[in-house]
Amino acid sequence: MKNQLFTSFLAACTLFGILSGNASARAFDIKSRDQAPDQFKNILQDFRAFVGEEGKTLSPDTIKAKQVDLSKLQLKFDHDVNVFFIGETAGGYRNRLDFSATGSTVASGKIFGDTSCNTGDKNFLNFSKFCPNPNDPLANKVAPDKPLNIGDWANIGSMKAGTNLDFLLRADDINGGITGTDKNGKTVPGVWSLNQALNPDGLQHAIAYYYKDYLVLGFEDLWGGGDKDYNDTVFAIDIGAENARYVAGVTPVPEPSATLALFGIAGLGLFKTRRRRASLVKVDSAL
Ligand SMILES: [Ca+2]
Ligand SMILES: [Ca+2]
Repeated sequence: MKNQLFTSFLAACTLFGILSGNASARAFDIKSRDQAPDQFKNILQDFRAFVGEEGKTLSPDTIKAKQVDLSKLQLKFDHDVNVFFIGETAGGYRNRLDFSATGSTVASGKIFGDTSCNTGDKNFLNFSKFCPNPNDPLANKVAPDKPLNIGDWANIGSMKAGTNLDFLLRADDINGGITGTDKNGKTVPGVWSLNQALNPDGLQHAIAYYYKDYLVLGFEDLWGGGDKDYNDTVFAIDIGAENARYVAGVTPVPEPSATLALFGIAGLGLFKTRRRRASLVKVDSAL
């Protein structure tokens, strides 16, 4: 009898989860940068370049060149996906970051409820470059709804090859969110997808970079594109080196000596081609 009751209870919970459309409502554990893999810790300082200075307006060409090709943000290999908070420049809004996985693995949920930099992290080296406009926690808010330290991260689960990933920025969600008028004249919330076609203002709100086998994503949070600095919320995702290289169109560059030994003169041509391809996604000089 006890077992039956328990089974019914579980079934009811599952049904409720399905009906509410919120099957992954559980909060993810937010871990500190000290708990991050060494590979991330070793390059954490480098990521400040992707936050940039507030008020820096990117040219339309730059925005277009760095645009996420959503059709390629699909895993080619299984991977346990991690999302790392890098920084933010938002002066007014306190944004929320969600993810959505479709295809082979179906999952969704809130990752960070308040993507503000934590004022209390100010002793971190180069803090102001990552976080020019930090914030104190809002009253009575606990993780994942309180400001983050640089490098705070969450594991959002194991994803199968063939999974399509999207990240959604809910502008100023913790303060009630923002609204605007969509193309049908309807008042709707300001929720920004990597996919421009899904955005209610019809504009691009995210740009992506490839850096040392991470993808770095930056969001513009204002309705209508605002100042188009695309650094209001910046985070890095670890989808695995092979997946990141695939999405960025990067192939591993072989050592010159090994190439020569194996392929002779023909290998030189291959090496040059690969170098040229890699340079197309080199981003640090463009920042
Ligand atoms: Ca802020
Ligand atoms: Ca902005």
